[in-house]
This record gives sequence, structure tokens and C-alpha cells, in this order.
Amino acid sequence: MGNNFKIPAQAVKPVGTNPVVTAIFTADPSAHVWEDGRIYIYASHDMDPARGCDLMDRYHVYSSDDMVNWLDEGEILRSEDVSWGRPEGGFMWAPDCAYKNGTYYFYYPHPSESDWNNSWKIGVATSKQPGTGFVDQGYIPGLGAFAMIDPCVFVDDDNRAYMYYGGGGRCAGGELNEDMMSIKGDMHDMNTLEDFHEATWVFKRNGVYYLTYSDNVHDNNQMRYATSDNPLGPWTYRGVFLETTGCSTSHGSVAEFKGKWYLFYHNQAISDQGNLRSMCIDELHFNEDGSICTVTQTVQGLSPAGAITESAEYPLYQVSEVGAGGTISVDDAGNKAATNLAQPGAYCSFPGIDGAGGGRTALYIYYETRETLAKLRLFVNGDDLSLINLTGTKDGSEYWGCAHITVRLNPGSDNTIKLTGGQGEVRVSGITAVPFND
Ligand code: FUB
Repeated sequence: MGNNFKIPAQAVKPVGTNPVVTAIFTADPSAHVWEDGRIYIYASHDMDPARGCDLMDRYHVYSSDDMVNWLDEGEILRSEDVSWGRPEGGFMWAPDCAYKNGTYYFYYPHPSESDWNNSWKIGVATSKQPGTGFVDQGYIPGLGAFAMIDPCVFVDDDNRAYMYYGGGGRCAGGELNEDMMSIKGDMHDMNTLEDFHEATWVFKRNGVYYLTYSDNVHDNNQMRYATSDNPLGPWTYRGVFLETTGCSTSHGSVAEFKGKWYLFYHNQAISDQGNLRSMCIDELHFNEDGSICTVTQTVQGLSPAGAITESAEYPLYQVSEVGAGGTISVDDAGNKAATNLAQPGAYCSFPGIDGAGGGRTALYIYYETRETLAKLRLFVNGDDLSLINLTGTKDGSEYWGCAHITVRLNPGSDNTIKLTGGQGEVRVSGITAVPFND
């Protein structure tokens, strides 16, 4: 993230709500606090419209310094970038990220062949920055021939790193070599976990190692956990700590930030579809004996951790053109808004968007809708970036909303954002664009 990044004043959230990211569907959140003091979430991306979990692709990273305002750091890797990946793409499932000696290692499960279920590998991409610049480095060699999904990497206080993965009832763990891209010795079965399904996550608190995972409750996976005094077990089963979220899958991570512990998980609150999921965050509490209290799943979300993220005023780009049934309305103060965008093909466009030196730019799209969930398709300089969610915006008697996504723009002002009709009636009142300058 650029050092001087400030979010637009009208986009600042004073309190959190769940789900925390609404513009696109995100799942399987892996959260880490890195050297810059910010907290980052590496999530998978349920592409819309979904086809099972086949089309998951284009990982985005999110960061925050207040737990309430989340900056989309942008897309970091897509299946097309994976030289060894399955030719048809998709299947970019639950990832994780680790940091060691100045490098960020992004781990992701992806099949290498069309026969996806028999060719899972764990890929690694690296960068010197936590939210951008990742380059694929190949996959971890020599891992066992079972469900190689849901990698998790835990770096202990002594800087030794451990990798865990698994699904379909089997979980394996082992130590990583210094290169963070190969396994030291053998992987070991983590075989004292009760009803293990998938979604391994390991963290340490007060000298105790915790391994969390999802269970096999049919169509309603819960999260359970076990503890150990060793990062590779043996593990003592401790119970369920996240009951069903209403989604068939469950997948989460645990992190401490500014003195509080949090659970990052997903549900299907926005879509009501198990393959269009959304990340949520709630506080995690421990009993005196170190056991985890059952998490209360909230819609209200969190109070800010520390001061609210800094904001600044940025120019509002107003709609300049509409077509195929879209209309422009003008209020008494001369503010323009695009309306009648419900029809597929109807569009509004915003030319002349300043991308500064080019590269990552945070877009904030301001809108109103009385729909529970409206959608518009986003085009950036003609590239189809798929559907953007515009969730219902009733706040008291006012209707307002802000959808945030980070995209890549060309240098200078020759950039055009176009939104076409997708689902539901929506009124778009403008866009702000904040270049990262990195
Ligand atoms: O997101 C795809 C798969 O669904 C993950 O790998 C599992 O943990 C489950 O969340």
C-alpha cells in the first residue's frame, strides 16, 4: 500500500458490519498482522456467477489498521498466471500467506491437470510486499497423494515454519525448509483431530498451539479445534467453537490485533448461495484455561481497533454518459446520477479517471438501491472485471451505499470506468478513485 494512502471521506465506516467485504464474494479468509503493523486478509474469490467451486479465481488481498475499514489491495494472482496449472483455469481455492526474512510467500491450492480432483498441488508465489507484486514460483514438490487443499503456514517464535494442508478427512503437517518452498523431512498425519474435514489453521497463544478446522456436519460445517504443546502435535481435541454459519462450508483463521483476538470466517449472508460466500469477522474470546468460547456471529461487526483509518477529500467523478436505457438524473444542486440501469446492457460511464503514474487504484462507487442485492458489471478501459455487488443500502430513512474494489489503471487521465446493468435497479451517484502511487 502506498504510504500516503487515505480513504475518501465519504467511504469511511465508523463501525464494522458483517460481511466485511461486499463488492465481490470472498471466502476462506487467512489473516495475518505484518511488519507494517496492518492486518491483511488473504481470501479466495468466488467468481460470480458461480459454477460449483470450479470458477474460483483472481485472489484479492485486503488490509486494515482499524478492523472496520478494509482496503482492497487488488488482485494478486489468477489461474492464467500459473504456468504449471490446469489448462482450463479456475480452482484457485483457500490460500494462506507467510512472511520470512523480507519475503512474503503466498500459498494456494490449484490442480495441475484437467482431472482436477486427482492433481492438486500447493503453489507458491512470492513478493517483497504483502499486498502486491506476487510472482509464481512453482509448487511444493513431493507432497502426498491426497486432498492437497487448504494450505496453512505457521511461523513460530523461533522463525521455524510449518505447513499444514488436507481435506476429505485427512490433515498433514510438516516443517518447511529455509527456502519456504520445500518440506524438511516427512509430512506427518495430524490424526488425533475429531471429525476433521478441511480448513486447517494453526496459531499460538500463551505458549499453546491451536489447530482449528472445519468438521463434517452435512451442509452445515462447524469449526472445531485442538491444542498441543508442539506445532506438529499430538493434538488434544477441545470442541466446537464456531457453530454453523448457514453455509455448507466453513473455513476460518484466528489473529490477534491491537490486543484483541478475532475469528475470520465466511457465510453466505449476501447471496444465500453456498458458492458465493462473504468474509466476516467477530471477536474471539478465551476462558481462563485457554479454551475458546463459542463465537457469537454478529451482523453489527466490530468497533474500531484504535483510531479510525485516516481519510481525505477526493474529487467525485460524475456520470458523463449513459446508454441502452440508462438515464441521467440531476438534482437541485446540479449533482448527476445514473439511473435505470436494471436492464442488461444499460450502462453508465465515467471517462477521464486519473490513474496518476498507473497501476493500482482504489475505486469507490457510490450508489443507492432498494434491492436486497443489486449487481453491475464493471469494465475498466474495456476489460470485463465481472459483477460488482451493490448490497441493500437502507440506513434509517436514507438509502446510500459504497462498493469498493481496487483495479489497475493506465498512467494519466485516459481511463474509463463503465458499469453495465446486471441485476436490480440502482442509482449511481459517482465514483472516487485513489491511486496507490506504488
Ligand atoms: O473454497 C473452496 C473450498 O471450500 C476450500 O478449500 C474449503 O476449505 C471450503 O471452504
